[in-house]
Amino acid sequence: SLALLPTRLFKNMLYIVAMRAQPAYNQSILFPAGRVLCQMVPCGSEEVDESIKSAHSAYRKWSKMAGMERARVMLEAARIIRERREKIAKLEVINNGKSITEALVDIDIAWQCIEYYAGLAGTLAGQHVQLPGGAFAYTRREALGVCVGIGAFNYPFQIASWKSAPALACGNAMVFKPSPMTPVTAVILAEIYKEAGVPDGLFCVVQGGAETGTLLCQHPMVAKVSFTGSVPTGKKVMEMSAKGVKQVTLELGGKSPLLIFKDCELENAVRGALMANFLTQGQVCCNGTRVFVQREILPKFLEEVVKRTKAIAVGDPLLDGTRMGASRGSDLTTVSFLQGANVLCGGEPFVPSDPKLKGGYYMSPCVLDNCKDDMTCVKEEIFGPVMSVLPFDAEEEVIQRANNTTFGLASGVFTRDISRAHRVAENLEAGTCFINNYNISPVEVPFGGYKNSGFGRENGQVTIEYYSQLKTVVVEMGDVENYF
Ligand SMILES: *[C@@H]1O[C@H](CO)[C@@H](O)[C@H](O)[C@H]1NC(C)=O
Ligand SMILES: *[C@@H]1O[C@H](CO)[C@@H](O)[C@H](O)[C@H]1NC(C)=O
Ligand SMILES: CC(=O)N[C@H]1CO[C@H](CO)[C@@H](O)[C@@H]1O
Repeated sequence: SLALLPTRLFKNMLYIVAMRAQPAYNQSILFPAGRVLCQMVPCGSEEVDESIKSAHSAYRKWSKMAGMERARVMLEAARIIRERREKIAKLEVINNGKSITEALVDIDIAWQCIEYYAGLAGTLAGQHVQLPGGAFAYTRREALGVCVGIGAFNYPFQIASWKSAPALACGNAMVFKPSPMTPVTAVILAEIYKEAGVPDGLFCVVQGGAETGTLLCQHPMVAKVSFTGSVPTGKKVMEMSAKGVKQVTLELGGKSPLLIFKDCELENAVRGALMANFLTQGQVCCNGTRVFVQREILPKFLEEVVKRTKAIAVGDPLLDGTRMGASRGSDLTTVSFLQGANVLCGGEPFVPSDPKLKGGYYMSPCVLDNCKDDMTCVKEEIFGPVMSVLPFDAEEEVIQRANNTTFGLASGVFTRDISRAHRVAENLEAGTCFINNYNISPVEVPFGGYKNSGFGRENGQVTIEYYSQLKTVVVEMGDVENYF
C-alpha cells in the first residue's frame, strides 16, 4: 500500500524553485520501508536569493491588501486542505513515517490554524492616542516583510502551516525550508496556497540542509526567522540572525516532566503518560518523557503502563489499526543510555511481518524503570519512544526535580486536588502546563518554551505580535514651538 510518487514530487519541487544541478545529492528516505523516496538537490545561494526576491515582490502586493481580502484567500486554502485531508495525510505518512491516524490529526490542525489566523487577519489594527493641544498619534500594525520558516521532521505539514498562517495573515511573505529528511508535504502546502490565490512567490519552499538554512538566515532581505528544531541548531540560527538584527522565534527541544500524584484518576494518568511519550514515535518536542509517579501508586501505574505499551500496534503506518509507525532510523541501542535503568519492555528494533517493510525503521516502544535524575536517559533527549519513570514522595521535592533541567517546553500534572493542580502549574518552569491531560495543542492557545526550549510563541492571538511591527504616526494640529 506504499504508493511512491517520486516523479511527481520531484517535478513539484522543481516547480516551486528552479534548482541548479549540484553534485551534492540529499536523499530523502522512505522511513516505513527504508527505501530512497526521492533525491534532492539542496538549494544554493542563487536559488535562495531568487526565492527571497520573489517572496519580497509578492509581499509588496499582499501587504497592501485589506486584511479581509487576505482572509478570504486563506480561508480558501484551509478549505482545500480540508477537502484533500486524506490525500495529504497519506503523503505525510510516506514523508515522515507516523501512523495515518496521527497524520490525519496533523492535517486537521493545519487547516484549523490557517482558518484561525484568517479570522484574525481582518482584526489587525492600531491605536489612537490623544495628545495635548489637539495633537494626536496613531499606530499602524504593519507586516515585517519576508519571514523565513525552518521546519523539523516530526510535524512537516503542521509546522509549515503553524509558521505560514500567522505570517501571511499579517501581510508577510514566507520562504520555508522543510527538514531535508521530510521534504515532501511543504511543497503541497505551497501548491495549495497558490491555488487559493496568494500572489506568486508569497510562500516559497526551498530544499536543503544546514547550508541552505545558513543562506536563509544570513540573507539581508529577510526580516525574521522562525525555527523549530534542536537547541544547538537554534543557538546557531539566533547567532546568525543577530548579525542582521533579525527577529527570531525559536521552538526548541524539551525533556518535559509529567507529575502523577497518588490522588489522580489512574486510568487517565496512564493514558496521559502514553500520549506524552508515544505520539509520533516519541519524536515530539513537548512530550513528557520524565514521568514522576508518587511512590504509593508506582507499582500499579507501571503494571498498567507496561501492559498498554506492549499492546501498542507498531507497523505499516498506512493501516488504520496502526498506532505507531516508523521513526527516523532510531533503532535506539539505548543500552549506552541506560546506566542501571531497568527496561520493562521494548526498546528493540522491530521487524514488521510484511516483507515490504523489512527495511523500515521501527522500534518497539520502551518503558524504563529504576531511573535516577542524573541518568543520561532522563536528562537528554532520546527522540524515540522511550518513557523514563521516576518515583517521588512529596510535592515540593518533585517540583524542584522537575524544574532541574535546562529545558522548559511543557509539563503536566495529574491530580484530583484542584488547588494542588494550579499551584503545581504556577511553580513548574515551562511554557505549557497540562492539567489532567497531555499533548493537546489547540490552535487558539499559545505554544512555546521557557529557558533553553526557546522563546516567542506559535498559535493563539499573541503570535500576531511576533509577525508584525508597530509604526507610530504623530500628528501636530497647531504650530511648531518657536524654540530657537
Ligand atoms: C520526545 O521523547 C523523546 C524520547 O524520550 C525525548 O528524547 C525527546 O526529548 C522528546 N522529543 C523532543 C523533541 O523533545
Ligand atoms: C539538580 O541536578 C543536579 C545535577 O544533575 C544535582 O546535583 C542537584 O542536586 C539537582 N537539584 C535538585 C534540586 O534536584
Ligand atoms: C517555584 C519553584 O519551586 N521553582 C524551582 C524549580 O526548580 C529549580 C531547580 O531545581 C529551583 O531553582 C526553583 O526554585
